[in-house]
Amino acid sequence: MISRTTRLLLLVMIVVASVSFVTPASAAGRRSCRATWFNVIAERGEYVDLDADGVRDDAVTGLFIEVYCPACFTLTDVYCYLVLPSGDAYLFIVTIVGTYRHVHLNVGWYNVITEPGWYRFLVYTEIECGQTTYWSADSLAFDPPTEGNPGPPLAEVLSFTATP
Ligand SMILES: [Ca+2]
Repeated sequence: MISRTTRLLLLVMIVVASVSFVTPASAAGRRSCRATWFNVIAERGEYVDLDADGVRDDAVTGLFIEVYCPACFTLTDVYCYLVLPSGDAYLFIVTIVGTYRHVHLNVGWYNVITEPGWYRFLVYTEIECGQTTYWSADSLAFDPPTEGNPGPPLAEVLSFTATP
């Protein structure tokens, strides 16, 4: 017997793409609308020492997705951008499979704090419904210090919580 929580966890498959510099592109011919039935909020951006190398050259970003009304959808594409002060950006894509009412997602970015100045966490979320792609976006800025050469950049999901 599989519990409801286990079923939800089975449905929620996180597909993690690599850190790169691409931008999201919806399929050709689809309509794109700003969503009124769900919203994404960039709720956290801070520098930390995730890999315990003694240098606070890593970052954690957090987001919250809320679905306001019952809706039939199966895929949510979450594009997490970490924009450096120079304008260069890292992209980390998370695909959530399944339905939910609330999601909290924290992403860890390793060795990405390489420049002084303000960093921007930008989240762009797309959900396809029929022939329409609905989107919601938000961003926040934070200002970490810079210390030394951090090594190659990496990113991973630190935590994921979904409420059915
Ligand atoms: Ca570190």
